[in-house]
Order: sequence, then structure tokens, then C-alpha cells
Amino acid sequence: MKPEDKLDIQLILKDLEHYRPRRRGWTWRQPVPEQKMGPFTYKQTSQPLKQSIPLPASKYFGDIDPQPDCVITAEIASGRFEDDLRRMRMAAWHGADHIMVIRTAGQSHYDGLIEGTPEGVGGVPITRKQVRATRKALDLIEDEVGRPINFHSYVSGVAGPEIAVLFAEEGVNGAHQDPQYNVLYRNVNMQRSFVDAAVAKRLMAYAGMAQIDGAHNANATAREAWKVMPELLVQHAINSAFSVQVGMPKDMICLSTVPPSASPAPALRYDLPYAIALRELFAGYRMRAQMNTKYIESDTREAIVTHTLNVLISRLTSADIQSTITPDEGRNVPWHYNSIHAINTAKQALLALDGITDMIEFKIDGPLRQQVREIKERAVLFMEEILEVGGYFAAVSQGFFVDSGYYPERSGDGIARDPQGGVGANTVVPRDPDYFAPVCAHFGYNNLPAELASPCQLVGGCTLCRPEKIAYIDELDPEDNVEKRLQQVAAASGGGIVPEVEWAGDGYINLQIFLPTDVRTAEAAALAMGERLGLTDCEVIHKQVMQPAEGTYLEMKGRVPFNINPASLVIPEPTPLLSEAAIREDIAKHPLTVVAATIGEDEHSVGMREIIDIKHGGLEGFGIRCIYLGTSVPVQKVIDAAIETAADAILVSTIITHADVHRLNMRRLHELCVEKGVRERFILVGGGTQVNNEMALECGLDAGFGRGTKGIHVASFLVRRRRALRSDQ
Ligand code: Z97
Repeated sequence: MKPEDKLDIQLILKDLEHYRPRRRGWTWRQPVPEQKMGPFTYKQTSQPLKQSIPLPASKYFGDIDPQPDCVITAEIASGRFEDDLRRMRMAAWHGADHIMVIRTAGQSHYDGLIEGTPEGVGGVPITRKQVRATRKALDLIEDEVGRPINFHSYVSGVAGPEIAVLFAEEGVNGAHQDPQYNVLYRNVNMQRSFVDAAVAKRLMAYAGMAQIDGAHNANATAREAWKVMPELLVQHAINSAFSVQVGMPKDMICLSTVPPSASPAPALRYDLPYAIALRELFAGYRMRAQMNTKYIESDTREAIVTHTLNVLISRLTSADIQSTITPDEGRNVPWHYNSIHAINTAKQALLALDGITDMIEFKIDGPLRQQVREIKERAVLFMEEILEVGGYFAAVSQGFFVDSGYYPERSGDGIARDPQGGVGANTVVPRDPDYFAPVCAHFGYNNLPAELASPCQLVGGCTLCRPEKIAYIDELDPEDNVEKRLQQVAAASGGGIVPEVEWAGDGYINLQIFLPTDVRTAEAAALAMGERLGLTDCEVIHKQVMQPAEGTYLEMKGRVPFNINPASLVIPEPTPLLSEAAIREDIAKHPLTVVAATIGEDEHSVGMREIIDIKHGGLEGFGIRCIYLGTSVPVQKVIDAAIETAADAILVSTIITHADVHRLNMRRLHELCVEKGVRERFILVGGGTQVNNEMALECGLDAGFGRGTKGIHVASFLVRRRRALRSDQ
């Protein structure tokens, strides 16, 4: 794949029947303890990527893109796998190596596997074709970025064991698996859920998959979520101990830890002791740090701050996997660029906190220790009470779990389930003495004949040993399938460019609007504006009062009813900027003086000062000598000053431009220089909000700079022009 080419979905779909995953199992990053990158030495990074997109500020540090030592997760959940694949590529380029494909909401209600590529809502249903195409695309993507990428999904519901077989066959690298999730949230029968879990976990262990548990869901579900800390520890304990019993290695068991609170709560006073208690109790297991989702509202800024504080907890304690939740999770099915923002939040915060624990340590005495101890004690008491009432099933039937009291307090709002009831009740039957299953990676009793090397020998191999035996069904639905969707998208766009946030061709753009009115009026006014702008399907996705009377900030999405033909675009050739270092080096060797002024009757000095001032990255910062003459300076005077100071360049700015005065003044500068016989001596540059390069050239100057210009643009131009002049001589 070439970076400038789009992911070819047709190529991925081609010959999918014969695709085989190239490896099984999970891959951790390779930490490099003392890694030099650019001007810094990092303590907690891993091997860099072959190709990637660094954080925006990396340009100040030699474009470095250090990769933290822990795996970074991107949750991808558009509902169309063909668009998910493209987002996965964007995510990998930003540093995600754990791609978690969220299923359609509540897939664990399905009681079997489905086939084909049906569209989902807020996630895709698990089908062989979608899983296979995803793993195949990830092979290409991991080659492109130069790092293995873990593909992850969920093993739950009464079809859990079938899904686990599918995942083992198709090279899925990690999955959520926790029988408590089925019991509490999906009302699957308890016995059935734990028996299924044993089978599924055995398969996952065979395939080397990492497991993530489901404890975080108690935090996300409980009414007073920060109080469930003791229960979270209990849930982790039950799933971890069960998994080890079934045969999973401890270092493949990842505890899904979530900081239980968020500000305005004094969050770290809860989250930090909780994180420490967990890591102390579960030493030897892996920590998957999930971000707090319970308190995400529609304000993306607020979500990003919560996530940054969550990463602080991860760095102060430890995380083997740093999960990222998109900051728009509270308002829509996550959009492409919000997935990327989430990854960057984690990457940025992890790098900023590199080596923090070498510098600070926790107080051994005091509130932190007390809290840690208290949380552990409450969890142990919780466990003891489970035993007292007769075990886990009895405890669940009495509503012990997801109760919002701080144990041993109880609020009576826990989830209670009937041990004899639920989905799949009475479906577990004891195995007969002659029970024999001719499959590998099987849990429990199997009456394996002694002479067999492997159970599947009798049937000539199972699908785990002989993948060619896998029955691959392409599509079942003639309408809801990827080919049809791709055709429809292509037809609707007519080859033009259509904006997109979620799916190719969805047409959505997002507007940020401030309206000087109350919130209800503002929402109605925003929708009216959307209509006037010609947008369709407008929806206000965030509103925030700045002050009840002074105004409201809103974000509104809407679809554009057109597409842009790329052939109709006039795209100016970019002039690459010289690097800051190259400019400085040139100026040090060949000093440069500029005379600068706002000319004519113009009192606006800000634009020119921004270009010159060292504080804002202006010319002075590159070692250029700047003689600033002030505002409303006559053109004649500027030229005289340039002659007197033997300047190399004249910079003039005009902001006030009634009656084209900016053009007149620029032309005058050129003409007067010609009259005085000094035109060749000076590089003439014009600037201002209404100025552009073509216009300045037309007026006889050497360059023009408009809105958005920074000092480096002008400095780069001056150095280049001088180099060209030197080579003339
Ligand atoms: C996370 N943000 O990162 P269904 N099993 C377990 C789960 O936690 C889940 C499912 C199955 C979250 C992801 C919540 N977790 C979303 C242990 C879902 C999914 O098909 O929706 O019923 O199962 O963990």
C-alpha cells in the first residue's frame, strides 16, 4: 500500500474465501527503556513506527513521533465494516495498535452466528466475513506502519463459544470475556453463562488471545458509580480466578480497570487509591486502563480533560493497555476524527508523563494508604458475604451487584437475577461417560481414546488444525451487503468529494456556532440557519450556556446536498517552507535587515508586529534585524529608511483597504523604488488581510502574504529569494 492511495476495499474482499490469518495471539509492544528521539531521551517508550502521523506540536521537536510503551486502543464502531477499515488505518497511523471492533448494541442477544456483512447500529455484528476482511486489512495496515496490530472484539451471549471458535479460526487477537457480563446485563442463565465461559476461555487460551473482563460495566451502569469500587475488585477477582482455573495464563488476563469518578468530584482522591488497591491485589495480571465513560456528556472538551486525568492515573500506577474513548461518545456514534483525537489524547498525555514515577513517590502514611486499605477490606468483606449467602449465584439472586451503596452499605438498587431463569435456562446437561468431541481446544471431560495423538485425528483434523475445512459463507442478504453499499455510495457521490464523519458519503459537516441569546432560542435559531445554508438533517449535538442572557455555544451537524468535483478545483502549488534551523543558519552566515511599516493612512500595527515580534515566532526570532517604523508611514519615508540602514528588504502592511488603497500603495512602493534607482537593491514584500501573492506580484512587488501568515513564511521566502539573488551574481 502506498500512503497516498486509499485502502482498496475491493482488493480486501477479493478471494476472501482463501484468506488465512498469518498469526495467532496477542502482541505487546517492545519497550525500549532509554530511547533517544530528537532532542530527548525517553524512559517509557517502545519501538518507533515506520510511517506515522505525529502530534501536531512535534514540528518543534524535529517531527519525532515517540510511541509510548503500552498498547493503545482505538474503539472503532461506525456500523459499516468497510468504513471501519479505513478508520483503522487512520488510527494505526496515529499510534493505535489495538483495534477494538465494537459490536452492534446487544449482539449478545443473538443465539447463533450470522453470515455476510450486514450493517449495524453503533457497531458491526460479528460475522465471519467481517472478521476475516478486518484481519486481512489489518495485515496490510500493520505492514504499512511497521508494527503488529491486535484485532479485538467480544465473546459474550449464548453464542459465546461459537464466537470464540470463530475468533480462534480467524486470528482475532483479543476479546472481552466475562460470564458476569452475561448474567448481569444480558440476563443469560448463570449456569449456562459460566459453562459457556469455560469453553470460550479455553479456546481463547489456545489461540493466545488476550482477555479483557467486564468489571467496568458496573461503573458505567450503577447510579452512584464511584461507590462501586469494592464490587469492581470482586468482579475482577471472580473472572480472573475462573479464567486461571480454565487454563488461561495470568499475563493474558487483562483487568478492565476504570477510574470510577470524574470531576467536579475530587476525582483523584477516589481514582488513585482505587487504582493502587487493584494493582496490589492483582499483581501478575495485566491492566487494561479504560477511560471513564459514565460521566461523558456532549462537551468534547470536558471528555478530553477526564481522559487526560485518567491517563495520569495510568502513568502513576501502570497500564499495559491504554484504552481510548472518543470524546464524542456522549453525543453520537463516534466520528473518524474523534477516534483520532482520542488516540492523540492518550499518546500526548502518556508522553508528557514519561518517567514521572522516577521523580515522585506516594506517601506511605496518610490518606492514600488508608483509602487503599479500606477499599481492599470492603472488597474482602464483600467476597466473604458472597460465601456466607451460599456463593455467587445466590448473591446475584439477592441483588448484591451493581448496587450503588458503598459496600457494606446497600441501596437496594442492584441487579437481581434468578439462578433458575434467564436466557438458556436448563440447557446445560452433564456429559455422558462416552462423550467424545473430536475437536482440539476443548474444555472439560472428553472420552479421548488413548491411541489418539489429538482429538481431531479421528475426523481428519478440526478447523483449528485444518483451516481449509472452515465453511465460508459469503453473503446471505441480497440487499444488506457490502457490494451493494459500495455501489450505492459510488453512485451517490458521482466521483465527487463528499464530506464524511462516519460512513463514506454520509455528507455530514459540523458547525460551531455562538449565538448571543438564551439556549432555547439559540437552538431554534441554529436549526433555522442550517436550513438557510441549504443543509439537510440538521441536528444540534451540543449546546452550552455561556451566560443565560449573553449567549450560547452550539455545535450542529447537517448534511451538504452536493459534492465537489476535484477536477473543478484550482489548487495553488505549495511552496515548501525552509526549516527553522535552516533559516537561522542562513541568517547567521548572511545577516539580513528589514525595514517594516504600516503604510498610508493605516494605524493598524498588529499584523506587522506579529510578523516581526520574537514572541510570536516572528522574524526577529530567526536573527533577522528588524527596523520597525510604525504606522501611517508615507511610502517615500520607508524607502529612505531602507537606503539609510542598508536594508535588504522592505515589508509594508495595509489593513484598511477602502477603494483599493492597498493596491495603490503597493504599486507606489514599487514605482518609487524604480524612480530612485533602488528597485534591484530591495526585496519588496506586501502584507495584509486583503493581500495575496498574485495581487502583490501584479503591483510590482516580490511577494504578498495574506491572512494566516506567520513569521516563518516571510522568513523562509526572504532567505530563498536572497539565495536566488546570490546565485545570480
Ligand atoms: C470497553 N467501552 O472498552 P453486547 N462483553 C463484555 C463487555 O464489556 C461488552 C460486551 C461483551 C467498552 C466497550 C461495553 N462493553 C463497550 C465483557 C461491552 C458487548 O454484544 O453489546 O451485548 O456485548 O470495554
